[in-house]
Amino acid sequence: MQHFTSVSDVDDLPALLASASEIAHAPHAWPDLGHQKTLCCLFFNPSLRTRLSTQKAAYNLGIHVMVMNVGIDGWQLEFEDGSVMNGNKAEHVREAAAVIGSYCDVLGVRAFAEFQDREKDYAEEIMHAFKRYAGVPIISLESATRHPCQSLADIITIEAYKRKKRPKVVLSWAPHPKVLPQAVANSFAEWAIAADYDLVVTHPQGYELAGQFVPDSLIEYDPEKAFANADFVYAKNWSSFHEYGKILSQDPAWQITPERMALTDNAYFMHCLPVRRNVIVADAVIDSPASLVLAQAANRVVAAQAILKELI
Ligand code: SN0
Repeated sequence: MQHFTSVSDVDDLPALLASASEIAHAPHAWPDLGHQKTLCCLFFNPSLRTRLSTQKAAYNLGIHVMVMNVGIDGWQLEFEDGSVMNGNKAEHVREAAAVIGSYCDVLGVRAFAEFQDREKDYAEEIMHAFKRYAGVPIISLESATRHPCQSLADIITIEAYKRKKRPKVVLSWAPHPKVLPQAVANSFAEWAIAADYDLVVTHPQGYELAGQFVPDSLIEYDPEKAFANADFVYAKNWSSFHEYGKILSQDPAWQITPERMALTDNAYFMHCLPVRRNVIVADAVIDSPASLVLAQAANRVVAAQAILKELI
């Protein structure tokens, strides 16, 4: 594995999951693996789980960590080639990435979709620029289109809780007051497909995800049909891909309630967090024994440790 920015960077998913399982049972078995190695994490956007779990995972392997909120503390970066830099952007990514790469052995980057230009967001220019100029392995800590660290933690969680070999997993859109990226949903779908789960995606009309992530054959517009016999319900809000960045619905009928969960086969409830209680999910669901949100969050450390162990 050269970088970790999507499921396609993973050479052998079963082997990565086996490594994760080993780590989950003995997180402190490799205290010196990262001796004299440094991980740098750059955040262009806020973070709680990603930042702390990645840091914790690095410490478990004896890796030093440097964290920078570039969006707040750093110079504004220019990503356009050939631009005349007489505006407010003080430094080009060509220099910034090369400099940061010379200070570390692995580089994590979080840069959400900007919602100005869909082609630009989906071209993943920021991730590609860091890959090109940093000269060290890159870990996506959530990019414009994907959140692979979260998805790996989600798959680790499903593997630990599944009651059948090929569980039915429903990715359900749920309402939210703000414009949110498609990254978590895109990424969950591509990992669930790679893990060969029986994936069904349900959402109101207009919320179809990009075809490269969710083929039409996996969409079920009727949530009652989608939830029938489900083993896992993964809730997430995203804004429209086709009417890029628009909120087309805030219909509270899409909230994950005990009534919706009753349509399933005693499904577990999942969400990546942070979650808006009683908007995305009713308290009675997230506070029930069926909720795996804290297990997912705990598995973020396991996932990050498995990734770092490969890359270091
Ligand atoms: C981000 C997202 O991609 O949806 C990060 C999830 C891991 N979520 C948010 O930005 C939620 C913000 C909010 O106001 O609820």
